[in-house]
Amino acid sequence: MTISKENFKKTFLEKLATMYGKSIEEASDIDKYMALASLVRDYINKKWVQTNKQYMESGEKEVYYFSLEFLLGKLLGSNLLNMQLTELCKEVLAELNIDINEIENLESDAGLGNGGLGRLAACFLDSLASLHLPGHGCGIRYKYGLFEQKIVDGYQVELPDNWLRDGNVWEIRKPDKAVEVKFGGNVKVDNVDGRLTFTHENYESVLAVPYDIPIAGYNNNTVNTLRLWSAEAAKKDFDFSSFSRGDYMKAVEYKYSVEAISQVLYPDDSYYENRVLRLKQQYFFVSAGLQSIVRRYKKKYKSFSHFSDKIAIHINDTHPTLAIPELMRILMDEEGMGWDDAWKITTNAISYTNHTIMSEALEKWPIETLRSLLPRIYMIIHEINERFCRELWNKYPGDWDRISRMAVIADGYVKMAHLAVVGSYSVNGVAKIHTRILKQEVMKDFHDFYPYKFNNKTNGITHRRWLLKANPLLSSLITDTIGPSWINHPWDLINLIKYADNSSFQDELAKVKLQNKSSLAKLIKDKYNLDIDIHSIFDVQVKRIHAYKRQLLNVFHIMDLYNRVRENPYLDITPRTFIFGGKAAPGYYLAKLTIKLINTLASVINNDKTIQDKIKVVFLENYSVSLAEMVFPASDVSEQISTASKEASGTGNMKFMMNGAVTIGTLDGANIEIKDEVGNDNIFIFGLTADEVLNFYHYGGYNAWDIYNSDSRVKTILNQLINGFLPNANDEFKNIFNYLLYNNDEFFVLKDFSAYVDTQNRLDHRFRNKSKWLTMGVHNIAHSGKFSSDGTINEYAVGIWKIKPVFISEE
Ligand code: 26Q
Repeated sequence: MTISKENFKKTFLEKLATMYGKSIEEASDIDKYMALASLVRDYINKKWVQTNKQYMESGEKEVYYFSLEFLLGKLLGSNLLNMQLTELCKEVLAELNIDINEIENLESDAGLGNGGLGRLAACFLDSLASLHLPGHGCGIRYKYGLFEQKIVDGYQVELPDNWLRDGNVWEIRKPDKAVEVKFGGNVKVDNVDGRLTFTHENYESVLAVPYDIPIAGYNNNTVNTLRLWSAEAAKKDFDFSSFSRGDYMKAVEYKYSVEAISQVLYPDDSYYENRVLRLKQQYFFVSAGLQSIVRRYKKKYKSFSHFSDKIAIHINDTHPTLAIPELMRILMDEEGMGWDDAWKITTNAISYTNHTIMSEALEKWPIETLRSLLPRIYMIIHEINERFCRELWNKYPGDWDRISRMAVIADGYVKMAHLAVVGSYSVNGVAKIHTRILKQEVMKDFHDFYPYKFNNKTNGITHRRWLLKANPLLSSLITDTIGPSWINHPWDLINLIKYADNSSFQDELAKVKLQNKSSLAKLIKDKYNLDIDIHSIFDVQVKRIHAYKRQLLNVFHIMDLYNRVRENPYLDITPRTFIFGGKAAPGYYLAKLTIKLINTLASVINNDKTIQDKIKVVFLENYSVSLAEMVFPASDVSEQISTASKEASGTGNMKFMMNGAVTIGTLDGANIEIKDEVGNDNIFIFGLTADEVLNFYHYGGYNAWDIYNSDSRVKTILNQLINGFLPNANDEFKNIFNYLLYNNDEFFVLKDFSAYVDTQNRLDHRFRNKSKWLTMGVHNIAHSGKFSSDGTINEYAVGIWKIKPVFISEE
């Protein structure tokens, strides 16, 4: 399909006329956005129809990626890019005196995710489609995405994210494909001709209505589907009987209780909370998704015996684990299959990714909660557990300890990670070290029992959004230097290595970085009225605020640097701008206090005239995918300073690297693999290793007070939290002081402080040698191809899902 400029322009103007009855002169910016998006959507939809047709006809296997989160961000820009319309569109809009960036910014981010896990799902969809792979997403159409963060007097305040307010051009509601999901009630067991049957009675019925979003591949004809489910009151159950009796309130209450299911994304990240509505969400989308998959499967194939040769179901963390008992239920209760056949199909269809080793994030639901909400599902989980424990007994007779450690149901809880491992054929971690820790520590018992299930798939990011779209200047420079092959083969970025020391290439790279920094500086000036020096080091930590990610370590380094400069105004340091961004879970007190601390410190430092602008601190409000696209290209230093062993992988680290920033980080998650790629000379590594951290946890031997008492810098900084040095915080920072010292600093902030400061000092000196610094940047870009999600998805496709490309023809 080639589209001419004239044609594009004509169609755009026609859209304005047909959709709004307006000429270009009359149209508002939002009209223009809608017209443009709907035009792009029309092109995509044609390919979508063709893709669906070919998938229906081909006998190839398809994968469904089940995730409670898809953090897509804005779609106009990425759809234009993947449809090869960016340049054409820019030219046409320029002729019409329209700034495409302004138009793009009118779209709301689809912020249906908390952080890494949700964004990973979005990157995977982009790679699946771009690699011609038949792979679809399944999730929830939250009416409200992750809250919008406002900073008021230094504190985080949460506002609802009403992202659907102006409608969503990319989705198509499919009421004819709605399915019923049942909650509560009881199960009647009958014996029919010697066979047990299970009838779910007295349940509450919820209608699941799908909204489909097209996922267009890059420069190909593939358009896959992201199906998001919305909960609605089933008409027949919108209790008209009580309505007619005049019990109007009851009927309305019922409607709201049903709609609550898809109302809002839970804002907790890496922390488990026992909330019934969250469990309802999980079952709701899993049941709806599986019912629609089975329905479609039956249209295509006669027998279920090939189900797992044709369908792969992937669960993104344990959140969709109920897919295991739900598929069992459908196969047995609805399709009449026996346990053994159903179990074989289920355990050959489902694969599971673990994203954390932190115990506070591992899901477990109280037995009673699960049993009363999902009585039939609970029965099935109970049976899975019985059979599993019997197997364990056969292998480890008498080893009660081990059996109770591994049981799916124990201590009054259903343990979702155990269920996920038992009921799937593949369990993967998201970086080498993470998988190693899973096998050797967290899931050691399971690895002993099922060694063949465990494997690693190091995370990746789509280089199309995070380089091609986010950093057009760098993309052009790369293409001018090594040609365009890297766009389809990201590992070709390695050809840049030849230019690592080339001074004219370095000059160009420096120009690009400076321009990107100046765009970010402008944003900061416009939004916060703060002047920052674009020649200073842009030292950036953007990610969820969490104790294990150690924003506090970064803050303490800034405080120490500030203390040193105040003591010696002539101290020779490279000017630095410390940039933070990230949201705290609304109920996570310490994380919210960390935000207040950063903002308080920023106001002290930014207003101190005596330090000659050597240090600036900025907290970027409402960190989101769109803001991230501005931040990565403008960064010099990438802060990846989690306590070793705690960050399963990290993916921000990859986005920084791909944009030429240099990492300062611990040997944690994918930082290790980044170091292996770029070499020790092109990364700043410091701090405890994962083994050292795990040893402290197992055997003790660390006392935070020892460091407080022996390192005068640490003592000064911690005292500054409580002695009035930081104004207007009502003694609140005392809680950070107490947390670190009386809780024995569970994430080793104080322990790693000295090594971190030393490494920051080394980094400061290295930055002064412009050419050496740029060489490091080039090495990072050149080796970032390994972290394209295309490579990751290829490994999932070959190693786990066993899916092959389906080439879609021009419609
Ligand atoms: C669970 C139950 C109840 C409420 C919320 C949750 C919940 C929600 C989100 C639990 C965890 C999350 C998100 C976790 C997450 O983003 N993990 C990150 O996943 C990335 C992709 O693999 C990794 O790179 C990060 O290291 C990991 O922290």
